[in-house]
Amino acid sequence: MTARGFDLWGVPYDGAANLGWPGCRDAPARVRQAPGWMAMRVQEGQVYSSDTQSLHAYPEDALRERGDVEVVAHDLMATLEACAAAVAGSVREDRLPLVIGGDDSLLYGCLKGFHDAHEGSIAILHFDAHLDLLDESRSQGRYSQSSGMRRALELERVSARNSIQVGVRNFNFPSSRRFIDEIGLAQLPASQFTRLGVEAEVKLIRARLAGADHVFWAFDIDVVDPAFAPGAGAHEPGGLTSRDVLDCVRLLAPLCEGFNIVEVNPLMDHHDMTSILAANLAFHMVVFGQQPAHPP
Ligand SMILES: [Mn+2]
Repeated sequence: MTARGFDLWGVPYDGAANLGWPGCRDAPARVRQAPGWMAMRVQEGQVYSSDTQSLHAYPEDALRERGDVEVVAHDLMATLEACAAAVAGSVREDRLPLVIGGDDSLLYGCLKGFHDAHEGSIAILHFDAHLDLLDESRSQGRYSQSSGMRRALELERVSARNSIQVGVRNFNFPSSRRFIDEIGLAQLPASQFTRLGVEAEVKLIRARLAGADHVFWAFDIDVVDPAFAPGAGAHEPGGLTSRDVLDCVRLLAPLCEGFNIVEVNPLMDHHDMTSILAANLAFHMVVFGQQPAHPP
């Protein structure tokens, strides 16, 4: 079976980060510097995983560097379109898009491209402290970092009933709760995650995603507790640990055909610890995502 290959895209854009701290435009450059630590362990097309205690293939084209998409600093819609075009381009070349944002408005841009380039139904695996289900507001408009999931769920073949939001916590809008009930979206709150543990959570997530033809994993770094990922756009205490999310990527990567990591904010970071975590998540996705869960 041919291994799946990933395309790394950067989207250095934080024009829609009007809540929380801007600065995630610097993430693609910073996150790209970090994987050297992992990539130097590749020998003769293999890397050793200390977690699984086994060798894993890492062929030369496992991760193709595609550079940054053409963001337009003053134009959110043009930036979302550029992001969508990059993602769609990779899918059409039979590559898996791996997008480093950028703020979380890119959730919609990524899903738009993924949706347009795939046939069949699409599930969103959404790791985030927040719901991102705001319809629109005067201060944020319709396509902000708070509305990405809402807009993505409006795409024709995105299936709310196969999608799930993981690690959500603390407080959000009553109108978002009503919308969740209306469309039948599911959540695994961070509080439950800690209680159930990774293995049980992954089982629930798999069951939810099972009915969809394709899965896109949208990952806001703020799903991780600020203690482990201080370089984020906003801090929501009580989140997942870095161990939790690394295990999730290792176990769920084979199910996913697209991945983004958004809201990594080098300006708020300490000693690059959040950029290094993001690079590790991306590297885990490439190593453990090479063989699909359901071969065609
Ligand atoms: Mn968030």
